[in-house]
Amino acid sequence: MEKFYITTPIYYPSANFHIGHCYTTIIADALARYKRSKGYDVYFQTGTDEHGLKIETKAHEDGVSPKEYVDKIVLNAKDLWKALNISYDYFVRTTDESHVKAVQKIFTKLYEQGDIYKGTYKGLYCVPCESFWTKTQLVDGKCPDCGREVNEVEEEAYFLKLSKYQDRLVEYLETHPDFIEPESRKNEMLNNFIKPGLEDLCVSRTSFKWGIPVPFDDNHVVYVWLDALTNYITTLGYMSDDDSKFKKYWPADLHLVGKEIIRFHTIVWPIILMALDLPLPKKVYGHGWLVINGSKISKSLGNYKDPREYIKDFGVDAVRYFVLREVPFGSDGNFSVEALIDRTNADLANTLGNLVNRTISMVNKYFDGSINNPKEYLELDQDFLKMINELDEKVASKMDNLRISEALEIIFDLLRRSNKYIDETTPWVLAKEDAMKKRLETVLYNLLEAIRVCSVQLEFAIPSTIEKIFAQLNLEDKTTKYVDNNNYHVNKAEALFKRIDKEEFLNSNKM
Ligand code: ME8
Repeated sequence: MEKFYITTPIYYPSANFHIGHCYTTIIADALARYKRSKGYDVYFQTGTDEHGLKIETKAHEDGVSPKEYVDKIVLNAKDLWKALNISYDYFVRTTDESHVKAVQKIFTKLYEQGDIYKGTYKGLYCVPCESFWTKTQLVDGKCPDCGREVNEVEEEAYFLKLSKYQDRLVEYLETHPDFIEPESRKNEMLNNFIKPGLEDLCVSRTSFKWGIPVPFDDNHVVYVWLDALTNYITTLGYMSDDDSKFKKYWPADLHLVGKEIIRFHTIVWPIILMALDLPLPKKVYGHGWLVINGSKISKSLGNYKDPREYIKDFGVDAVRYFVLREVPFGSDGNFSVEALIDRTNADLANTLGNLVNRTISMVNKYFDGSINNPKEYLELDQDFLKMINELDEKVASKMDNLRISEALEIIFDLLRRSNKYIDETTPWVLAKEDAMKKRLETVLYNLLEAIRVCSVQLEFAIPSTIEKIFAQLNLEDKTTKYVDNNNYHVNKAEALFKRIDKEEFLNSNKM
């Protein structure tokens, strides 16, 4: 069985997660579900990046220990992933003992082989972003990521020799065109960061304590990126007694990350792996940001509300569908309640919900819920059945290229086509004539098959709705083609989505 190892970034549990974190995690979940449906042995990992000055400071402000502080946020995060139906296989915390031990072994190995050395760090540090910057990287003298003040710091530190691997990295990127996507990001990494010359990376700190101790030098803790990036292999048992998962799943097939951390994943991480003599991940995809009125939704800007509020108001699948459908992958996209309501009404309530409701109701009304296919086809069926049969291949060509939004568009084209098929065949007219009974049964059968086949494809996006549709269809056939001899005994029709009255909602002060 072919394997598929997919990861999200491990998020900082410095505050509860917002819709931006949900965005990456929902995309990863969709891809993991899709690959599972295609028979892959999927390993889907997410988690939390728990060390560092920022969390130490926050915990101190709250009067609790850093571990108590992050424990609470991790519980909240796991609850959120449950509410969003995130089907992760493993949730890593960088405070896990197995991770801590493996990071210490990796650090020691890199030190002993001369890839980590001791020096003095002089630099500019942005506390909220936990990032060091060089003078040239600053924008108007401020942090290029968040626009805040940076502080000058000087301390003894260990460094990872990025410069030693620079040429190998350039060669790798140039000979592996699929490694970084979208391609524009690859050019940005090569031209803006790598080719001007890599500076060695500070991988330890003495100015805070909340981190993994450097095993041979008590004053230092491992500085976050070496701790964080290695999560992708420590969880598989790399450098532990049982590395069977590592052998099975490494290299990762896809690291999904936001565009602001692509440089760590395509420069620092490959170099760590080269130094460890390990294969590189097959792909790093840097997606765009969800923005609210042009600003990044972010913990440090505080411009967001709990994603569970949206789930409560609109349902989990409305939220999942919106983020998967609305934002073209790779670009930034705007998140707004207005757009979420419009999408939910147009696609989920009107197109999908109505189709299922009309079809199941007619099957109940005209055939008491039970139909077999009399196969009284007319020419006008051909085009419809062809579309049903081509769906799987068309969706696969998009999903295999991470074009989730386009894949959904194709599925909804067929759902819209199905509604049009009802208008073309006018079942309510056929129902009036006994002589047309078989034709009517064929028409409804074709519609049930269209719904079934679309549902098979849509499971990755809106799993709980699809469960309800399969319950109404009362048939668990997951084949992706039109089957002409299924026997349907459908259940009662039940509404899947309520149309949301936008004006009423917006006036109800919920914004
Ligand atoms: O960077 N739109 O953690 P983090 C889209 N711990 N995605 C967003 C987003 C937005 N507005 N806001 C956040 C870290 N994200 C490190 C990662 S990995 C070894 C270490 C998502 O909590 C997006 O995936 O700041 C982004 O890269 C990530 O959350 C940053 O999470």
